[in-house]
Amino acid sequence: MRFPKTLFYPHPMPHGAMKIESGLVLALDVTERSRALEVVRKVAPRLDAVKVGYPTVLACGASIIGELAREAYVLCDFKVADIPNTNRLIAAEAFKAGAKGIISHAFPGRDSLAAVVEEAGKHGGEVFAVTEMSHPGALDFMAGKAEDMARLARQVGAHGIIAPATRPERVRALRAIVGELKIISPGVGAQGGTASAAISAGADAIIVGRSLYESPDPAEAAARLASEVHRARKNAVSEEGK
Ligand code: 3DU
Repeated sequence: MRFPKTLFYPHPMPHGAMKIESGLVLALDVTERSRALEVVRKVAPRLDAVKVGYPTVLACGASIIGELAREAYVLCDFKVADIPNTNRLIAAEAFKAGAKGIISHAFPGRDSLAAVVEEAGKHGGEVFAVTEMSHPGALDFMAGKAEDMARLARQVGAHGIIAPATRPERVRALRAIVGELKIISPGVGAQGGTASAAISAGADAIIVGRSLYESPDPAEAAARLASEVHRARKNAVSEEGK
């Protein structure tokens, strides 16, 4: 068996947990409010979540989180990386604004990540811990500790991890550590990774930014990616049955 059969339906899940269906998460790094909302409305039917981070929130204000929450599950990519108290404050504001999930770094250590998980629990929200990032610089420091960070994510009760679609073999290695936790993988398209490689390696969903929001037809691009995810899942299941 290449990865757990329950892969697409991890548990236990908080009430408002991200449902893994299309396997597509939009990274909405658009700084103009009307365009950000326009892109989301075009692709929302194909999305499991919209990921929003500093570019959009700093440009549009935190109220954009609530506006996006009307369209989809909002995952706040604040890559939280501070002392436990500050982490708690950041997470509380994200969830109060309408986020259902938050991305936190794992590298600041057990107490810092646990603080985010604890705060998320008060809001019925989810925490995704960054293990190894998708860019080349992740090989400088992060990659050597990614397994430890994945283990930490599990131990403190995080709901998922972020692992690099640009290095599918690392997704596979991290899947072996995190079991049924969700794995969502950035780096598809503009950074060179593919949806099929990430999903075949054990990712539940892919995170895609520029290839979607810079596309002349974001809805068509989302449909294409969702089909690729679907095919990769079917192939993985038939391989498993062999
Ligand atoms: O490269 P794209 O335009 O598809 O965007 C990828 C998004 O995922 C972007 O928001 C970036 O900040 C985020 N991300 C990574 O690219 C890599 C990580 O390891 C974690 C998050």
